[in-house]
Amino acid sequence: MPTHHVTCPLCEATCGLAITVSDGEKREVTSVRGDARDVFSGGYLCPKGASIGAVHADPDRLRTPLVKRDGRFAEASWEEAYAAIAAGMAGLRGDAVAVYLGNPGVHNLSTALYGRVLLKALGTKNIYTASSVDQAPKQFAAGHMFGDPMTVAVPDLDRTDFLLLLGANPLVSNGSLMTAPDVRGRLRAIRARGGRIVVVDPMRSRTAELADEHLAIRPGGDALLLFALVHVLFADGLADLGGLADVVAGVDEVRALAADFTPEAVAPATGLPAEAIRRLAHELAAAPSAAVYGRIGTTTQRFGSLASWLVDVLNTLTGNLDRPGGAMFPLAAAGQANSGPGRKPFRHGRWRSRVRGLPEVMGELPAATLADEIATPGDGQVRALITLAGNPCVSTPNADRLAEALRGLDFMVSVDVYLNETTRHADVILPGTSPLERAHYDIALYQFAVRNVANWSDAVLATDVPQEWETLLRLTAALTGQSTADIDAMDTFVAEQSAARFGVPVAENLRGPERLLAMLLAAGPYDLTLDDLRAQPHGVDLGPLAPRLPGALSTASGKVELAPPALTADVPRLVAELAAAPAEMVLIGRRNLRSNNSWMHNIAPLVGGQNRCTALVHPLDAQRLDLADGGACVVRSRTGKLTVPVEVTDAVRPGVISIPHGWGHGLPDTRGSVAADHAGVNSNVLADEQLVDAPTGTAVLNGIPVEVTRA
Ligand SMILES: Nc1nc2c(c(=O)[nH]1)N[C@H]1C(S)=C(S)[C@@H](COP(=O)(O)OP(=O)(O)OC[C@H]3O[C@@H](n4cnc5c(=O)[nH]c(N)nc54)[C@H](O)[C@@H]3O)O[C@H]1N2
Ligand SMILES: Nc1nc2c(c(=O)[nH]1)N[C@H]1C(S)=C(S)[C@@H](COP(=O)(O)OP(=O)(O)OC[C@H]3O[C@@H](n4cnc5c(=O)[nH]c(N)nc54)[C@H](O)[C@@H]3O)O[C@H]1N2
Ligand code: SF4
Ligand SMILES: [Mo]
Repeated sequence: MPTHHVTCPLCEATCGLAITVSDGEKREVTSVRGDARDVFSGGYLCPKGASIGAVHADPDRLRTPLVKRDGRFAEASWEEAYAAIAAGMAGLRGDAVAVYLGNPGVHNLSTALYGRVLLKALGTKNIYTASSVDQAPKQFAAGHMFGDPMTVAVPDLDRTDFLLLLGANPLVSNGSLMTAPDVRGRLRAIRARGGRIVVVDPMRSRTAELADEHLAIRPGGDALLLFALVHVLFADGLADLGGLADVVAGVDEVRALAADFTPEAVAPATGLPAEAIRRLAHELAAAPSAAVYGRIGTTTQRFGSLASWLVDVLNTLTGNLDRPGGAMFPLAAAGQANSGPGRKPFRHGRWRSRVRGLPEVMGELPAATLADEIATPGDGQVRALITLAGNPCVSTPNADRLAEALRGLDFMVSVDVYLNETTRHADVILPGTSPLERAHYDIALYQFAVRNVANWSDAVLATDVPQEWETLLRLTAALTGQSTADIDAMDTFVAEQSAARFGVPVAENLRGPERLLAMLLAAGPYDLTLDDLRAQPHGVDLGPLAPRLPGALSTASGKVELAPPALTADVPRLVAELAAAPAEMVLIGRRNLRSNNSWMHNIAPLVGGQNRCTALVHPLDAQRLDLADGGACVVRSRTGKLTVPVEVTDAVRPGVISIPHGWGHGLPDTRGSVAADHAGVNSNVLADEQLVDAPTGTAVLNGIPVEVTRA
């Protein structure tokens, strides 16, 4: 039986998998193991990776286009599907067409490289992605500080002596904006070499359990805490830019802004003792090297941009930006956005959303306002939607309102592998391949890797389902009124345009994403070819991260902007927070090792055992609210109401209720028999689309005021 060595595309960790497939007519996956020789993951894999064969084999996974006729889906040929799209979309052009791009599209070479072709042809301002329910504030802050939203500093996990994690649970999520397979091993190694780990999280997460110290912050308090740390650095004479003094602008502005945020002033709102904050600042400053890292708990909250900014302010003021063991800038082999000449400084707000006036960030509008744009009549109203690898009816705030809005569309197309909570609203669904039926290279995630690596995977299994890049080109043709699509001619056009953009010749004898990747490698910094990558099925190790400043910067000043106006303008909102009375009960989310946002709950080995879609509440709250462990509670917010099973645990801090997102399956007209048996509830029914991070419009998914009562 042949063994295939491929990179797992299911999350950001890029683990190497060793997959065996049976010989003969019906080729089936017979085993999935971690690839012990993978240069990055060294044999690590998680339960999701181990289930990749089950994802492929899932009988509910779509393999044929579905076209809705008289309100019911029927299987259709690809020709019929494109004809239905061309007919249904006729006359719908420009801003009337919205697109929502979901998270798996980032882990898929076809959609990552050809999605932009579709967007360009559509020419709509109504582009929405999962970024605005995720990391947009981090990229916004990085864009304004370093000049490009892809210039994100990642913790140098393998060399740091001190790791401060806020709002991240990488032991469960396997890391994000920090591509690092086997996070547990890497964190243990920090402690084994005498280093220290501190976790800031309203919940005692698995990562917090492994850490030396856990600070159970009030949700939304991170920017206050970080500002207080900055305050102490200045007040106690600890700020030290190290070798970066000539490259950093704005230090005095930051010092002035931090003046009011004393540890004592932020203590009530953060729920953390002033003494602990002061000590943490001193530890950070004293560590031989240290990295501060914030993730989803710091981005999808009321002060997401400020918290993201202050994380790197701290890295800079402790001399840890761009130095080994600190927060560093990876240099990917292909598509590295922040290398090469001719880069323009980041800008945002180049246009605004029609209904709420929310700013454009990275060419997108916030998903929190998609329903407004569909439901509000007037010039520029959205009348059609294309979803590509996205499930916004589960992933975005005020989920019920969005579902209602989708019912009012003139036409909807989904490119997806399941008939689920979102795609059930489509008129046509075009299936993608399974993850084993396509070649893979993690073009996006290597830009955030804690070590520079490159790894190409050929498809493990053949398929009749067209590759998604071809589907996207044919869809583009159908949407722009071309009756026939010459895929190869379109693809060559894409390659020629890309060649001009990357400054390399068109790669010969290749097509599709493979050709574009070959060109990106040729344009990249390591002089690698696809053949080089193919010759090393366990990956090419390009070494530990190396200092990249000032070369990686593309700010107008050529410096690190420590106090960019786009961020400092939001500080008054944070000052007001010092005097605000905290809500009695707030909702936060959580992840589970065997879950992947909304779309892997139909895989039996991943959903067995006890119900995971439960509400965690602290014993004091349970007593006060008369909630019983194993009983049910009713959770209400401005936007909705849910009944959820209760788990009483002191792992969450008092005043906080934790419900995971991604559930709420088993709806009418969906296809997912296993998921329907483990339905859970959709926590984003409670997320209020009016609550956003002001600078970016990113949804507040952590720290939502709720009322909790016994069911
Ligand atoms: N309350 C709350 N909400 C959250 C979060 C939270 O922490 N709390 N997290 C947010 C985050 S970080 C994210 S990234 C978003 C995710 O939000 P989304 O990206 O909207 O949702 P996913 O659950 O990732 O679903 C992706 C869709 O892609 C489909 N799919 C999977 N693989 C493929 C493929 O290869 N091709 C195609 N065409 N389709 C595919 C799946 O069937 C599914 O319909 O959710 C966000 N929502
Ligand atoms: N198993 C699994 N892995 C995943 C995913 C998945 O769904 N399942 N999703 C993937 C995706 S798309 C992403 S973006 C990443 C996300 O990766 P992470 O950012 O590591 O996500 P979480 O595991 O949700 O951890 C977020 C933590 O923030 C805490 N938190 C909530 N509110 C606050 C707050 O206000 N302040 C602070 N300091 N903490 C807060 C929560 O209690 C939680 O422990 O995970 C990826 N990996
Ligand atoms: S950690 Fe992520 S990349 Fe690694 S096996 Fe699990 S899902 Fe795949
Ligand atoms: Mo995400």
